[in-house]
Amino acid sequence: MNTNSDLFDDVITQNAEIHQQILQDVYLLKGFALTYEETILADLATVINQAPLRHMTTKMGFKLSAAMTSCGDLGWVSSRKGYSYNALDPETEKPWPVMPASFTQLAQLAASLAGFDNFKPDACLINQYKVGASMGLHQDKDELDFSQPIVSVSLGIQAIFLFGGMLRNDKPTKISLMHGDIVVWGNDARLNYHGIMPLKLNINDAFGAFRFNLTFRKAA
Ligand code: MD6
Ligand code: FE
Repeated sequence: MNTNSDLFDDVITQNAEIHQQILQDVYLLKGFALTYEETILADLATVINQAPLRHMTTKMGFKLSAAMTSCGDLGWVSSRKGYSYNALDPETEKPWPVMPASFTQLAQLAASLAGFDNFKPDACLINQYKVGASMGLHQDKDELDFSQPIVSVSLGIQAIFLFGGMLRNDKPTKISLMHGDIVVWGNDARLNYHGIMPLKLNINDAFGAFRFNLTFRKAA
């Protein structure tokens, strides 16, 4: 694992052109994670080894179609009791894996490029989608401080991200997310509904027919 703190030194100048605001308070950084692909993938494999991917259950008793795990001080957990952030992985009954330095640095850098300085993520939720998996429109509202943004890293095959408004019925905008793309949002968009359309068959060399999404949050 590369924990060198100047790993990301020249990134801002390298990538300044590719970051764009796509909606109010929503930023897309095309291909931004590709520069660190090897480190991120190696660290992702380590995390998944320590805290296996699992299909969690919703309050209503449905299984989520994306398999999930977490790293960092807090992990997002869904069960018949509802949603929460927990310090222990309920599967292993151990703390979640430490957030790799490469993850923290990438998330902080992406946040600062989108205008959010001092982002200090304490939770990284990892979603694995196979072909056909999706995520229904939802709000991310289990965190304590909504002034903090969310940084979302896409890896693997393409997904269509739906970004709606403050109401479930607001018509969502479709955003194509490719391997290495990062979305950062906050402020007025922080509580907007969003989701992922069912994944279509497609192959990414590094992943086969999978998509991973890492979302970084300040949960506590
Ligand atoms: C996904 N993401 O991209 C699902 N939530 O697979 C989310 O639900 C999400 O990407 C909050 C912020 C960014 C996200
Ligand atoms: Fe979400």
